[in-house]
Amino acid sequence: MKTMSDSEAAVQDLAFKALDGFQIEIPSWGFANTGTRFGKFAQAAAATTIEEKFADAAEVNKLTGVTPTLALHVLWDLPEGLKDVAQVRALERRFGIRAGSINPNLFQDQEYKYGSLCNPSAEIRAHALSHMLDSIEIGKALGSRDVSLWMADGSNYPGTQSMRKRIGWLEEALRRSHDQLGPEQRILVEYKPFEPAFYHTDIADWGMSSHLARQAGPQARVLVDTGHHYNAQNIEQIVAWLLHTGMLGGFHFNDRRYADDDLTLGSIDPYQIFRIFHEIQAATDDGLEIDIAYMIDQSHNLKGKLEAMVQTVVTAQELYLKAALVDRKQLAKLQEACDLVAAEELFRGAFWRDVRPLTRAWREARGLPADPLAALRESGYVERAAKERGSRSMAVSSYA
Ligand code: LRH
Ligand code: MN
Repeated sequence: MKTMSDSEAAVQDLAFKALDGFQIEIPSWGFANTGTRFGKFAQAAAATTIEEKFADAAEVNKLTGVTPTLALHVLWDLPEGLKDVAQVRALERRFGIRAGSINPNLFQDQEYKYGSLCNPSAEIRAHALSHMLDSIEIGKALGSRDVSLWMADGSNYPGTQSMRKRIGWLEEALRRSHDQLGPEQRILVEYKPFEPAFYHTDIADWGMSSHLARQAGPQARVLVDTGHHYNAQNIEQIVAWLLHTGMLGGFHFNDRRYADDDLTLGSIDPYQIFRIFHEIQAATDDGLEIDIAYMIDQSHNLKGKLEAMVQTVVTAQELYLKAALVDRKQLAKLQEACDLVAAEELFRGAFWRDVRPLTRAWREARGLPADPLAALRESGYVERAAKERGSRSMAVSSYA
């Protein structure tokens, strides 16, 4: 057995510390049959019940050790609202997975055609606000911290809505929601430039989200969904600004080639996520207050859902570790000296580094399968789920 040199031992210590500190939340809807507007390809092993979503989440956590919480979408996972809390609590105990962020659904109901919290109808705004307040109460009842708000609100044609009036209504609703929060709760305000609205979206970018969060109150932050940016946007610069202004609350990680494609993390541009993690590591070094919820938000339309989720978690660990191993002290010196090529070679060199031997060693040391994807395949979990669920999961109905 080759003994480790001191520098190798030092790197492994650093790596193990970094991996011990990294957790990522998985979305219940990532296990369900989802699709695009052009259709949905059902998978027999897909989860249709909240019980199956907890079971799948428990399997991912058993294989990876870093996904102890499951993000819930209110209408999809708690259709009866607060009445479903007891069932979720029982599932938490049974599967050892805690309810994570609570995602209100302000985009599915017919009455939200012209918006929810921004709808010109005071009655519809009131209905949307009551769903928001219910979601906050569900969070309180489940002891989960974050209420993660994304709204589809916007318009499709110039001149058809007053964008400034809608801002006013939204500010009011978020202030009322913030006042309802428990002391430990947070509201995460997610922005998206377009889709399903194609002329204006009421919360379209980080500036709008940051303003709304700040004016709502001290327990509101910005949520960055990596898929919610124009291709030309520098996402890690937005992250740097949100870190600098103390407004960064969390991420929805996924990948994309064109728009909000919700593809698996690191499948198109892994360097993007590395650059984001680097900004966070550097801010941590500089003593900034870091309180970030790492979450996955993907729809697995073609890949096997369990496989895609395990692959995503493993990729997230690898990219997080690559960034953790950047020699940031040396990098700061090279940046100070404007030694561009040396700085880039150090930075990109860390990205090129193959950290898989380190993540495998960490898993073995933590009693986890060295290769979670291989372990999933060997487990036969997906085949068993397909047998048990096939009859139901192939009869696809709502979005997730
Ligand atoms: C909107 C979004 C939002 C979720 C939904 C499933 O595009 O990113 O975070 O509610 O996907
Ligand atoms: Mn999202």
